[in-house]
Formats: sequence, structure tokens, C-alpha cells
Amino acid sequence: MSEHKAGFVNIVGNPNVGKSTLMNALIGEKLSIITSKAQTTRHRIFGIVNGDDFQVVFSDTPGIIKPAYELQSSMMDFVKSAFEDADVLIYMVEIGEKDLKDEAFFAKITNSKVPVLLLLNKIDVSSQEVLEQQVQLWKDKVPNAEIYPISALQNFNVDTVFNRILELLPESPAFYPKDQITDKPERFFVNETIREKILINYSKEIPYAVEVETEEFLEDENIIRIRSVIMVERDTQKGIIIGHKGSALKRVGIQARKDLEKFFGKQVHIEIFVKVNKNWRSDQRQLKRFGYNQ
Ligand code: GDP
Ligand code: K
Ligand code: MG
Repeated sequence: MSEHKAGFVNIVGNPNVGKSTLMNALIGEKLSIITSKAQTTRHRIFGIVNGDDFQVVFSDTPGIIKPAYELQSSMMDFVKSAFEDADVLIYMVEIGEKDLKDEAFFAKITNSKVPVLLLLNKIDVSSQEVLEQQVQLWKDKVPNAEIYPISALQNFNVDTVFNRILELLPESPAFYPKDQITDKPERFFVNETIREKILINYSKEIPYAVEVETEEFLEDENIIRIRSVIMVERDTQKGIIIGHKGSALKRVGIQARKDLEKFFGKQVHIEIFVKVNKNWRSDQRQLKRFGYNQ
């Protein structure tokens, strides 16, 4: 009789190396939003893969940065927590990357008591020669890690990594019901989808000044009705989000609706409003309300 295995596999690394892309590839669902911009991921998000005799609880986390304001400090608290409860640590780096800028976090990886899988990502844009150099470089830097070259985007070697994770998982009963695939409520995915469209459609500081809150999520048999609020820090930002005659906000709404219809497998009706909420990024109480303080 085979034993049941379960555990936490936490993905950490620099911004933009492909952590969220990997998480989605492992789960087979778009749980985490992905853009080419740093700080796309602000939360710790569980993605759960269930089998008859295993349950793997993956955690996607924000990229490691030196925090400059309260929101970013909370983001780094999520990363810290991911170091604390891992059964297997995934340290993701990309081809051509030099170092993890934060030495304290890097030391947590090299001194890790749990197995470390170092995933060298984006090998689809690398030559064989560069890849071999990089593998050697990381072997020297993180001697305690097993190194796997992968392409999260093209799903190359992701199954090899998954099978190795299953070998490394401790024997344990499941932590979550076997039909659950995440720890986050539906509204969270609405907020994140809208935020992804903001990251894609607006430049400079706008996406970083934005938080999204979904005030209404009403699910009928055939349709989901959603009302969400985009919060910005200043009046000028509100104007930019809305755009000429509302055209920019309308585009965000259309793009978000398409993704949400795919995600929920149902027709979606969405209304989006914009509000100014001064300095929410630096306000502990606001951050707590938005789910940042653990
Ligand atoms: P994160 O910030 O570490 O979560 O990174 P994301 O998953 O958001 O990805 C950042 C950018 O890298 C996005 O534009 C992805 O499409 C891209 N990316 C992720 N994985 C790969 C990969 O394997 N190959 C290539 N070429 N690009 C990738
Ligand atoms: K990103
Ligand atoms: Mg991410």
C-alpha cells in the first residue's frame, strides 16, 4: 500500500524571473497574473495539485526587493513566510541573472534545511554554451541545490521538476480538501485580473499606485455580476485610468471580462469604478483591509 504525501513547495526569487508562469504551468490554471513588469505579484498565492496519494501546495510569491514603502514591506513578509514553512524550496533564477540582491534572503537559500531546487528558467532564449556556463555558475553559488534548466513559458522540463517534487514530499495527510486548487476567494481573482490589465495598459507609476477591490460578486446560474473599484492615490491618476471619454477604463473592463469569463467558465457582467484613496500604499490599516498584513 502506498503512503499519502503532502507538503508545501514555495517558489522564491528575483522579480520577473518567471515564478508566476511556473506556478500556472504546474497547476494548469491561470491562478497568478503575469506581466513583463516587476511587482506584478503582490501576494502569496497557493496553487494546489491533488492526486490520489499526494497533495502539493505550491506558493507563488512576490519577487524579492528592498522595500521602499509599507506595501512592499508586506510583500516581503509574504516571502519571509514562504521560507518558514517550505518542505521544498524552489529558487528560480533566469538565464543571465547575476545575484539575488538581498543577501539575507540569499543566505536563507544557501543555508536551507529543506531541499532546494534551483530552476534556471528561460532556457528557450539561451544557447547551449551559455546554459552550460550558467549551470556551473549556480552550482558554485548554491552548492546545496539541485539544478534544473527549464522553460516555464514553453513547459519544458516542468514535468521533471514536478516528479522530483513528488519524490521529495514528506509523508503526510492532505492539508486542504482534495477538490480545492487555491486558498484565495473568487473576488481575489477578479481583483488580480483587473490589476493585470492595468499593468498592461498603463505606464510608469500608475500600476504601482493601484489597488483593486471587488465590492460585489453575485453568481447566478448563467451569469456572474461583478462590481469592482480601482483605487488610486491621486486625482491625476484617476483621470489617466479613466482616459478620454472613459475609453481607457472601458478597454480594461473588456479585457478583464474576457479573462474572467474564461476563468469562471460563465458569462460575466462587470462594472468598474475609480476612487481616490490617498496614500493607501503607506497606510497599515488600509493594507490590512486589502489583505496584505498577515
Ligand atoms: P515573476 O515576476 O517571477 O512572477 O515572472 P512572470 O511569471 O510574471 O514572468 C515575467 C516575464 O517573463 C513575462 O513576460 C513572462 O512571459 C516571461 N517568462 C516567464 N517564463 C519564461 C520562459 O520560460 N521563457 C521566456 N522567454 N520568458 C518567460
Ligand atoms: K512579473
Ligand atoms: Mg509573479
